[in-house]
Amino acid sequence: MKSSNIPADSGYPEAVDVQPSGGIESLDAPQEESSLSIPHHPLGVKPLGNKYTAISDARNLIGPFQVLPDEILAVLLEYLEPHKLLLLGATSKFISPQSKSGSFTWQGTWRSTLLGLSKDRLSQVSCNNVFSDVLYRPFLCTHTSLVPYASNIPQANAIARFENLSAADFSGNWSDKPFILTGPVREWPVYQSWETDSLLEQYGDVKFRAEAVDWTLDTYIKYMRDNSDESPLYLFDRSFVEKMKLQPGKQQERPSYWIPECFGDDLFAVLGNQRPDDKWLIIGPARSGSTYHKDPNATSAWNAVLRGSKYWIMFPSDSSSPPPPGVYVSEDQSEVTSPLSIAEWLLGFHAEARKTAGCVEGVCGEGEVLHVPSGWWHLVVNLDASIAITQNFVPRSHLAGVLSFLKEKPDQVSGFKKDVRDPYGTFVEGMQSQHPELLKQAFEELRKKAEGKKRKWDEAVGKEDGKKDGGFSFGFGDDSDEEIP
Ligand SMILES: O=C(O)CCC(=O)C(=O)O
Ligand SMILES: [Fe+2]
Repeated sequence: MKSSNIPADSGYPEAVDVQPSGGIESLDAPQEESSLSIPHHPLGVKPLGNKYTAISDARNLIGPFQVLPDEILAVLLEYLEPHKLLLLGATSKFISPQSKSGSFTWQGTWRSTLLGLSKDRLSQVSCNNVFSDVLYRPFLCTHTSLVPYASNIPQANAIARFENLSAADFSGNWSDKPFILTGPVREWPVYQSWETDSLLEQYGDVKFRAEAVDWTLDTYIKYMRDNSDESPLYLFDRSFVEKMKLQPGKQQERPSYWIPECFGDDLFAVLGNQRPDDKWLIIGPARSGSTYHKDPNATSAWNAVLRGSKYWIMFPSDSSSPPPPGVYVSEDQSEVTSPLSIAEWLLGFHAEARKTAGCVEGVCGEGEVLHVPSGWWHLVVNLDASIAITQNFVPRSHLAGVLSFLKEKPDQVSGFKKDVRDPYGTFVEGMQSQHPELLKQAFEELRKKAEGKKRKWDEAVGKEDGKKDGGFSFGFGDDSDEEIP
């Protein structure tokens, strides 16, 4: 952060300078050519750096709480009920509540919604002498343009694009790589008819899940069209097919939408109604999106954009390569820590990520569908208001990987209903009865892989014979492992 020379109370320049890969600049930082313009904070809040030359500092007004850094204060405030937050908010310029459920009308900001007042009736408390990165950073992130991050993609990083792909080509060459299909979605009835207004007419009073709340589509779309949140609430609903009375199916049956042919059979289908969650409707405004993750249960996925566009940045995963820059993972990969919003990650790590081996990027536009291979890290951000459908599946080429995940990482298995006590056993049973040949091949693949690992291990520790007596076990070096039938 650059240091500040001009007293903050002497007024501040027209806009804040922000570098696409930098942190928060002081308001009086010199203009640089490549910088992007950030408007004034509507209440006058400024970055912490400006405090050191300021004449007055509103933090002096919070009494004994001054000893706590803003980060800790923000965490403490999360424990307060909305009405208590409002009471406290009346005593300080540092507080802005963000929570709402039940029946209400979205008023453009969380504060006005909580107070039930339109934005223009809300008093504008001047915060010219408030200096806080915790309060300023979300504003900076909201007004940081996404364009520089989603453009000038180096050719070596560009995600491959095809109009269509055959099932054989997918299986043989592409099931381990991301790609974008530009053809199949354009024929879907849902692609042709899902204008936001027509959705509102049909489903306006239907409730959909948006993170921790269930909101009617009507309320969510009002929110989507008018909010300034750094990380906007994201509608991610796994029951949309039932709620919207859709009929996914085979292309010949003229359903609402169908799975692009190249992805072939989804082997989790053998689980029938015991299968884990697999379909989501995703709606969100620009800047909403998904922070880094891998898809559940080692499944692959496709993500079809019906309206808007999404920027994807992805990294392959094998045990020897580190997670993407700015992402921290526990040893068993069960916990992912990315203490950053999408915009913060873009500001701080995008430039480095773009140069990291394995990085691929692309924009999936309206009417296109992107393939997420099993195990790949991905971060996704909506470049404008978007509507998408995503579905997770198990292609033949990843059957062995999924079996291994279900067996080796039962604590990380997710999305199954509670009454499915043994997802691995249930899946093996289903495969055994419907696709015994494929199951046999997958076990054979796993056996070879485990033998290879064991041989390497034995070589490393100086043992002569890498082969273990008796049957094959998934893990290696652990004699207690259960044997595969
Ligand atoms: O559209 C998004 O935000 C990404 C969803 C996702 O992670 C996926 O489809 O795998
Ligand atoms: Fe995902």
